[in-house]
Amino acid sequence: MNSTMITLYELHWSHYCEKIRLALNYMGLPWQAVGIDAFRKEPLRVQPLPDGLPTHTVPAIHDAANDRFVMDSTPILHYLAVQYPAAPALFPADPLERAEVQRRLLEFDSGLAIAMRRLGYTQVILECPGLLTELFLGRYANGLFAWRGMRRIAGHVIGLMLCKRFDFHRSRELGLYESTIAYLQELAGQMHGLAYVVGQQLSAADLTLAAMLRGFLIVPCIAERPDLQHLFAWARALRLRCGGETVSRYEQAVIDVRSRRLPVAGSCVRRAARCHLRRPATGELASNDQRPIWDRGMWLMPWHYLVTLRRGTVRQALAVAPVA
Ligand SMILES: N[C@@H](CCC(=O)N[C@@H](CS)C(=O)NCC(=O)O)C(=O)O
Repeated sequence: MNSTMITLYELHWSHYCEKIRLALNYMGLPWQAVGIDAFRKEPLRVQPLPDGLPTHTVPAIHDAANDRFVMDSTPILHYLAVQYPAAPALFPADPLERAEVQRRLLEFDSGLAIAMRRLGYTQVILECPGLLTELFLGRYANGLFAWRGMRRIAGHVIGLMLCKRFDFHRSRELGLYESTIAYLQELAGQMHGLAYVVGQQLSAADLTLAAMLRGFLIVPCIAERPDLQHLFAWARALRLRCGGETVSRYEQAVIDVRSRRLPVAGSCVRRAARCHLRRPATGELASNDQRPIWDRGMWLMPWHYLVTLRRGTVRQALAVAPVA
């Protein structure tokens, strides 16, 4: 191992982690990825929790060059930019553009990324819950979880826990699909004909947006929208330019399932877009939406998971066609 190597602690499918992988590749720094156990989070928990953060999360990096540990994706980008000034810049030199990059970064992390996590996981729960077992318990895959029935059951248990942690069952009531579409349409309008989110050069804002858009590709009522195609194409090209995967493991799993069954579409664009994705983040850190799993609210969660989450969904070829 190279002694100057940066170790990225990750859950590979996390879009916050992809943001860091794209940045490390773009900067040309030597790095290695270490997948963590999502439940135990051992390599993270031995580190003190950085100020202002409620829980240990990935991405986190350890830089062997100076034995520094940094957690949370935007602070990681700032650390890399300061520590490696000779590498391609993640932040523009112009103070106004720099402030705008920071503003958009926090906006994408706190709004778009959280919406994408909720809608993306919901889609996996509705179409291929067994994938959650593979993602979260993959390291135990040679044992009990290799059995198909067990894989599915464990996937639903993980889905239920995730639903409690992130309130997936409230997305419809909150108009999250509609709010996300409205936000993406505005973004697509702003980005039309532009190569970068801010100014004339690639920045941390582009890497962030490109990473955060990937998850929407499995959400039919968003992925299929003609008015968003140029935004998705821009993000794909940028990810490829920075060494990103063409198709991620979860996208492939969804593609495979859809070769056998029709996609699950929701009753989209029916409610008012009531939650806005431009939630201001305070200070330097993005806001997050994790809630406790094991509290009294868990009693109602099986109902929400089995009924509320599935209300208004139907299997059909094109999500943008009216739901029957
Ligand atoms: N604002 C954080 C968000 C990181 C985050 O929420 N990571 C998730 C994975 S997508 C996580 O580690 N979750 C662990 C947990 O919920 O306990 C960042 O930008 O890094």
